[in-house]
Amino acid sequence: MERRYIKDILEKGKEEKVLVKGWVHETRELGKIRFLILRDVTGIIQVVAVKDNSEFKKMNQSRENVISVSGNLVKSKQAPGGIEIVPEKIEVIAEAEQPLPIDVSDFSKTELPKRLDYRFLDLHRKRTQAIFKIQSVISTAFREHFIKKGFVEFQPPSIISSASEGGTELFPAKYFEKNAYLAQSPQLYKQMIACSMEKAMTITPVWRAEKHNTIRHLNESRQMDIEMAFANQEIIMKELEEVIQYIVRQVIERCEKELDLLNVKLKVPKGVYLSYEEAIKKVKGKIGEDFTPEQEKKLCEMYPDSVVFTHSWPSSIKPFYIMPKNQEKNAKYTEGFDALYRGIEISSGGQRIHIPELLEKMIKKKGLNPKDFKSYIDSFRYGAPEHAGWSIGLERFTMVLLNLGNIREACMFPRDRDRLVP
Ligand code: AMO
Repeated sequence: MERRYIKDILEKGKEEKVLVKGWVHETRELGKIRFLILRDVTGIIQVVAVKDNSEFKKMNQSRENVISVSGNLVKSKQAPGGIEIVPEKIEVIAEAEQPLPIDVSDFSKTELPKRLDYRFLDLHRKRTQAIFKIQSVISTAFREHFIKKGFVEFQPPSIISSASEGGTELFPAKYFEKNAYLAQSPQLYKQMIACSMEKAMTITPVWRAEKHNTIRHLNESRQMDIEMAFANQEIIMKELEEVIQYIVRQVIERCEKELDLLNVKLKVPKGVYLSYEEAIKKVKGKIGEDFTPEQEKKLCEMYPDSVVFTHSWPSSIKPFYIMPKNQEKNAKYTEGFDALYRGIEISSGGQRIHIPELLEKMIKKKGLNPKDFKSYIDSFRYGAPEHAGWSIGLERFTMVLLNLGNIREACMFPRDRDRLVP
């Protein structure tokens, strides 16, 4: 007999013979009846045996054992899903050593660090699975949206020769006789692609050697980036607003069960646009400084159910590649922006400098050496139009969307200051 998925059995609701495989979710004994809840990736189903059933003894399974059950489906008002299996044969496929090192129940009492030590087992939990099913819909929706719009998906290198996001925060990598680093972002590469193929997108890992441990930073994260030729700050912010709306709509449509389980209610957000100066004044911050996490939260509270764009940031706190206003080296403000959603920064981007001479000047102004960026600067010498783009942190976005208290909850195998395993 062919193995069937639980969801499919529940949907059909037909009394027939079936074979199911999965994990033991729960067992109970009520006098002469034994109940076993079996879980596969699609759902749970009840197995019931009375004392004279040949498999009665085998109903006494440890939690998370992997078993196969073949038997007859019987309609039952008390069973979750309205139908249950009376077993004819139960076989153990893999035993789970007991005691389990972490609590795998829905509302696990195990603390996050310990759960992450045993992430492979934490992934047995429906709650953890719900987070990553939703994350999979987020990245798929991102890709779908831009592929439909004619963007080309590219794969940037992960080993690079110089910094793209400022001189610090790099992981060195030995590359034969040369010094190299793990990529901090696909920034310089996506620009080269936009200047040839016009519309580029990628979902790619990046590495940042930030030493601090926070609830919103990882040392390895995934970025969802786009870059477009003949675009400026305004065009690219609109693209961001539209893709976030598309992603949220897809999550609402495709992940109803998972959102319920996580107790998350979502509304498709609208875009709100403020200049950096307006925004920093609203939260009583200091011009020339980044928003603190509290100020980001405060600003979002002023505009519920919105993506809050703060545009035209000061040059002093944006990367060297962001275009200054009026293409003027000494301009105080730039064509760079950040986007906040549900209290936290989820994206930043802007228009880039496509003029080699200006780029050299801005690199020097940031205290960096143009020689380290020669091939990047040279790439704009042979027909490079104005262009713009942005990046959304995939784990950051997932964390924000699902109200998770720590970004590590939104990363399957997090890499942070202390964690390199599993
Ligand atoms: P930025 O450095 O702002 O911009 O990163 C873009 C987005 O990536 C996420 N992010 C992180 N997530 C987890 N841990 C980290 N350490 C971390 N750092 C960043 C955030 C952030 O908004 N090249 C530019 C983008 C561009 O201009 O196109 C860049 O990397 O969600």
